[in-house]
Order: sequence, then C-alpha cells, then structure tokens
Amino acid sequence: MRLLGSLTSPYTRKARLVLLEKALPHQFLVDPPREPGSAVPRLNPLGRIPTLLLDDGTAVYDSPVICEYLDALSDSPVLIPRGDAAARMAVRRWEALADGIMDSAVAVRVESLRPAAQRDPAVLALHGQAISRALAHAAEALGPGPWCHGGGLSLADLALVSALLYLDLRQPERDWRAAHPALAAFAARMAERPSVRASLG
Ligand SMILES: N[C@@H](CCC(=O)N[C@@H](CS)C(=O)NCC(=O)O)C(=O)O
Repeated sequence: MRLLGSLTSPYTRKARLVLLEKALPHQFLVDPPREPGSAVPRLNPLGRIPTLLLDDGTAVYDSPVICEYLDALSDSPVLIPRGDAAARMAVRRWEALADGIMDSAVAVRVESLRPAAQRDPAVLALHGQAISRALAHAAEALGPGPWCHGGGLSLADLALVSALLYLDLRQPERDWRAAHPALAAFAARMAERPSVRASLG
C-alpha cells in the first residue's frame, strides 16, 4: 500500500506514525494535492492528504478512517482498544482532540496567509483560543503521563504528538512547552521514538 501525503501535514504524520509503529509494509509518497499532476484529487474526491492507496486500487480517507483501518490489520501493537467501548471511545476522543488542534492550526495558517488587511481577527482569535483550551485540557488529562491512555502506546499518543509538532512548525511563537510542562515532557519522550524521528524526514 502507498500513503500519499506531505512532510508538513499533521494528519499525514499521524497516519505515517501508525504505519511505522505497526511496521506495516508501505511506500510513503510526497504528493501535495495542489501541485500540478498530483494523483490525490483523482484518488480522493476531497483532494486531501493523507490518502491511503491499497494494492487493489482502493483509496482510503480521511486520517481517522485510515488509522482505524491500519490498526485493524495487525495486533502488534493494538493502537485502538478492541472490545472495551469506554477505552475505545477514550482513545478516539484523544484523536478528535488532537485533530481539532490541527484543524484550528490549519485555519489560523490559512487566515495568516491572507494580506494583513484582509485577515479576520475574529477567526484568528476563535481558533487560537480553541487551541489554547485544547492544550490545557490535554495537559491536565495527560498529567505526569507517560501515556495519554492506559499503560502503553495508543493512537492517542501518535495523534497528540502530531498536533504538537505541527504547532512547532506553524506557531513557533506559541510557547506551549512553557505553558504545559506535562506536554513538553510527553513530546520529548515521543521524539525519541524511531517512528517519530523517521516521520520528520
Ligand atoms: N480531516 C482530514 C483533514 C485532511 C486535510 O485537511 N489535509 C490538508 C493538508 S494538512 C489538505 O489536504 N488540504 C488540501 C490542500 O492542501 O489542498 C483528515 O483527517 O485526513
């Protein structure tokens, strides 16, 4: 299978981390959807990355669907708890929280790229505040850690580190490490994982 994405897309990083942590054979293709000749709009009507292309030609999107599909392919490790409805919800809710941080950070980025006179301060404030609240919530829920949920790695951790790395990229002025030492410690631990290191290159 092939994962189409980019090195900067946080949703792509989350899906890549799932592939890497589960050691699933795949190819990663950098294919930004707006580049002329990109295969993405042909494969995914939404024209978004990540898009996972299975060997039989099936295109899978969006990132929560990709991650759930990949997790079901193997049990080593299980990243979304099976069977236990409450545990499963908790991990998927972490993913929603992290994806929401990504969504708001992307919205801030889009607004910031407009000429200064056309930027809407209300949009910037709305999304900036959502990110701040989500980070505070994540820090409190994580506590001393080490994991977002339960006693080991889950999709929650992979989603959260993807969101935090995206903030480093797009909002370097936001000093979330100083504001939330628990998140800083979490990110430092996650940064040592070979999967996270590989996803940076
Ligand atoms: N909810 C989607 C969001 C995907 C998304 O918005 N990806 C962005 C890149 S970060 C994208 O492809 N935007 C379209 C573009 O760049 O043309 C997911 O989780 O996969």
